[in-house]
Amino acid sequence: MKKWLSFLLVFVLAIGLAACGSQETSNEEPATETEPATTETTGSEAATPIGESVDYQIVGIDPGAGIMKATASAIEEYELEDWEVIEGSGAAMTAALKKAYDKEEPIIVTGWTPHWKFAKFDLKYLEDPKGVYGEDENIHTITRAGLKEDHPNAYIVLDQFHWTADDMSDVMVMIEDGMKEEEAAAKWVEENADRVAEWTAGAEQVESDEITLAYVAWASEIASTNVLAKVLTDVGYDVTMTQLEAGPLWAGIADGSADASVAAWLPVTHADYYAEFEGQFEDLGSNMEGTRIGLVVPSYMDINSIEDLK
Ligand code: PBE
Repeated sequence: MKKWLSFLLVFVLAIGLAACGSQETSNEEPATETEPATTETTGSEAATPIGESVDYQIVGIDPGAGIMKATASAIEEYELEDWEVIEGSGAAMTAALKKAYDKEEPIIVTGWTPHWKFAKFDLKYLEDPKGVYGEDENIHTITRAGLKEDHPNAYIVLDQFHWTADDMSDVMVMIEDGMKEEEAAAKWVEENADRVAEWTAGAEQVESDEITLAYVAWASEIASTNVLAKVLTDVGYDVTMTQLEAGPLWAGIADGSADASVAAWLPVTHADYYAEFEGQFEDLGSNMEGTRIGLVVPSYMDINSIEDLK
């Protein structure tokens, strides 16, 4: 079987090389693993091939995301004046990534872990020697003031909610593979009854008490919020999931119009929001450790550090 495969591979490579030879363009095929092409003598474009190859654009997400602010700082810190960050959304970012990846074209995106894209594509973070994107961070659960008194059972669940990046990825991948968000959440809850029992320990059943979970449409938060909504529904709550931008989410928790959120990335990503609303919400601590944000590129790209963008 293996032998058979390698024959096939050699054959495909041979055809690929032959095709390459007949073209004039410098689209690198994976088979030509040569030295990094630093000085391709094509007129004036020799200086920064990476920048030109992506039009000096970093594909960003929604403007309220912490990673957008971090990327603005990165542009300043690494003196990338020629570069711009394109605003969009989490979904637009992954669509652009998928499109480029399928054609093996260069692309630079704002990325974070956990995210299903690392399961679907071969990607790497660009090194960040200046530490602009911070070290490992955590996702916290936050609630409005007074939730403990008003909805003690929901508070117990929110306070005990804790899982891992792998757990979250499982849910994200199911959703990306086409399962409905709430179905993926229900499936995970069903298959992880022991874990869920730890979250609900001590919480009593309620009868249709209303509770609002605020979240942003990032793949990671869609997964966590749907899972928690399912768990709280099973405890008897009438759960409303409210999708907001990051700024309004924090403002909503602070002014009490939303009850809770499991989407607070700290200490770096949402540091500004945390500081702005400090004292007007309750921080229940982390529900997941070891997350990360940064600039992400496909592994086939010939750069390793943000400094290579200069
Ligand atoms: N993210 C996902 C968010 C936090 C969760 C990294 C896109 C942000 O940058 O604010």
